[in-house]
Amino acid sequence: MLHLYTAKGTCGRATLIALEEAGADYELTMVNFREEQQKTPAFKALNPKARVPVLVTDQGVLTETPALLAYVADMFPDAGLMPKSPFARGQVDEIMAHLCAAVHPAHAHMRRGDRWADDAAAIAELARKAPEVVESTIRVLEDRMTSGWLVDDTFSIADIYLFTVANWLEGDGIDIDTLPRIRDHRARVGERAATQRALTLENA
Ligand SMILES: N[C@@H](CCC(=O)N[C@@H](CS)C(=O)NCC(=O)O)C(=O)O
Repeated sequence: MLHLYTAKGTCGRATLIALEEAGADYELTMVNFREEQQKTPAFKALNPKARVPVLVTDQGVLTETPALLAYVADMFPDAGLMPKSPFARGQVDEIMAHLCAAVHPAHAHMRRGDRWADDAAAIAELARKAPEVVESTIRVLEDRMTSGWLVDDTFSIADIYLFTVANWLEGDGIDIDTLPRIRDHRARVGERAATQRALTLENA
């Protein structure tokens, strides 16, 4: 059986929502960041990167949100979370790579600058610049959204991932009303039954 390790409010929320969308049978462990459980030897034995999400499968452990989302979409094809045409799949992968490699690291510069610098002034400068970089990187997705969903007007794992990251915008000091398509998209994903179930599970 699948086993997801995630933490409240993190990028792991995307995989939790995808599992709920898929109707998957899975176990869930909420890792407590306040207690720094992600840094314990037991957790690092699962993921030496000391990060969530982690998905334990029958074949082994997977990490990295785009990989987990694509795996869930592939394992549960009836949920229709990944488009079928190679070009549309490429677009979903493109968006997920951008969220993982550009938007999420920009967000991490707000509070996790010590990953990249030791000097207090340098860390403060990373935090100062972070909102501008989050805004400019996520605006790429605001600008390409022409209809209800990101790719082919069909709900996909790209939408789940954008929803998850877009929930951090206010905390990063960004006025969501300056990104009206992402604001409305976030509301649409937030209304879905699977999203509601995932949020309830996070808070249980
Ligand atoms: N590239 C990874 C990033 C994973 C990541 O940075 N997770 C954060 C939560 S959003 C984490 O576990 N942080 C723990 C820490 O910084 O100690 C992914 O997309 O899954």
